[in-house]
Amino acid sequence: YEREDGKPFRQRLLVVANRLPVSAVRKGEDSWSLEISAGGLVSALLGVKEFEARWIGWAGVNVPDEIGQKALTKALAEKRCIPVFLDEEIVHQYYNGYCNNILWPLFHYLGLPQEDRLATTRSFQSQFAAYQKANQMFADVVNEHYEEGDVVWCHDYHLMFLPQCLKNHNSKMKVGWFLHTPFPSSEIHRTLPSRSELLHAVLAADLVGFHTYDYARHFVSACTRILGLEGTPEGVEDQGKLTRVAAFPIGIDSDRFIRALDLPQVQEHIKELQERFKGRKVMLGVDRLDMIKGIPQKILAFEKFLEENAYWRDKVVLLQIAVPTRTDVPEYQKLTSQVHEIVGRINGRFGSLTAVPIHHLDRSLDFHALCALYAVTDIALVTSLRDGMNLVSYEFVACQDKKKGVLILSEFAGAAQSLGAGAIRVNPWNITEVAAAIAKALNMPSAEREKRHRHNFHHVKTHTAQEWAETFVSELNDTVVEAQLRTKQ
Ligand code: ADQ
Repeated sequence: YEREDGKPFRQRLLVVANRLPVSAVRKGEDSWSLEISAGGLVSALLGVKEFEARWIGWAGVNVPDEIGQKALTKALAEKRCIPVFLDEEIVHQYYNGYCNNILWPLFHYLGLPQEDRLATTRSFQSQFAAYQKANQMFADVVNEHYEEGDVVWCHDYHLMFLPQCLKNHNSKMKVGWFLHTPFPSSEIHRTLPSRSELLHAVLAADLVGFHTYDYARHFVSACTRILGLEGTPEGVEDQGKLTRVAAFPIGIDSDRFIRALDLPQVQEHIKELQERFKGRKVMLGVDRLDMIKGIPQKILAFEKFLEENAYWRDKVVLLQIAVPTRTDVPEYQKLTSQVHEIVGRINGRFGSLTAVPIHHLDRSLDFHALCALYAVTDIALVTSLRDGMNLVSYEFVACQDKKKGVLILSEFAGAAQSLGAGAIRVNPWNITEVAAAIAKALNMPSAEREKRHRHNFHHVKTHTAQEWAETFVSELNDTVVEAQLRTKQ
């Protein structure tokens, strides 16, 4: 492999995440088609130029036969991807069970659905065992491909056991772990039956990273209160071994969005959208259809706004683009029907024969369509009930240098700590407050819009995904060198 500019790579980087950045579709016994899948981590790491990055992860499909596995491994190698093959039972227990049914809601402060509570308590041990087993399977693949000097960067709540599995095999390996979700208050983490095992496993890493200082602080508190370890300004100390803990707020490849706005196909799309929504202010929501994103709350707040502001009823439209995820999980199916029902009711109530106030799409948009939509938007509504960071808010700001639209942003998204000063910050649970924020945004004088946008645009331009990744990896290298020096002293 060579760098695009011909210079040598600084180092090899093994990025380990539950999912590979590509989706695989089987075309025949030994042929596969691959497509890059969208998402925050993918776009962040695509921009990393200094390191020779390889991905290790699950391809999202069950491949029980050897012919299929060999062919997929070969196809993925061309994309610098290395697969971990997980069978259906493991996926059910580890991914759907422990990761998505237990850790995901817990880390976002959302309780389990009432009817699932007891069932989950009963199946907890088997799901946790599958989680540990799956993490060991990821570790086996890393060990097979690891070369001395490589940096191993483990991602997210799916792989909290991985640092320990890796260090048990090779204590010299440089291992970092980064969490993309919030890390909850230690009082929440305490309720997990496997609370201590998970913390110890993460602490095996050399460097542990979070999006915000608050999440890092929660993690350190959990280690001191639950494990009785010592928290220091640097991290957590366990019998003389320091695990460094710090905040590394992620960003986006902002130039990619800014450049896209000049492309003819995007310009054409922008014109079509402007024509389509002429005379109306455009409000936009772009989310994965997940309970953490607060989509029903957002739509109810919009209804309240329409109720209280008759003047705006035929002058504003809300476009809600919600890409379905985890569609086989009943809780997500319920959320989809709930959203459809609320949208239908509001459109019935406030729509006319020629126009409806809400356009709701259950699908993903391609990159160019998304950029065009961001560019024509007057107000973006990000109302996550909890969100590690939220990159949609960054993408919107990057595409708004002409229009200088307003961002309404939940105070429970990590992004509120970086874009909060330029946005209108809201508590998404309080629909009266969100409705008032919509009114404020629509009436905001242009000088104020400009000032708020400047603040946010500057942040998004200077805190990029590339910088995030490079800072994390450099810090990991430094941490390991410092630890070696300490041992020698
Ligand atoms: P997500 O929960 O997926 O990420 P977010 O950070 O907003 O949330 O990233 C979503 C990505 O998917 C964005 O790049 C967005 O453009 C894209 N996307 C969403 N809906 C789409 C649609 N309908 N069509 C096309 N693209 C769509 C997790 C955490 C976040 C954290 C990121 C990165 O939950 O809190 O910010 O990881 O760490």
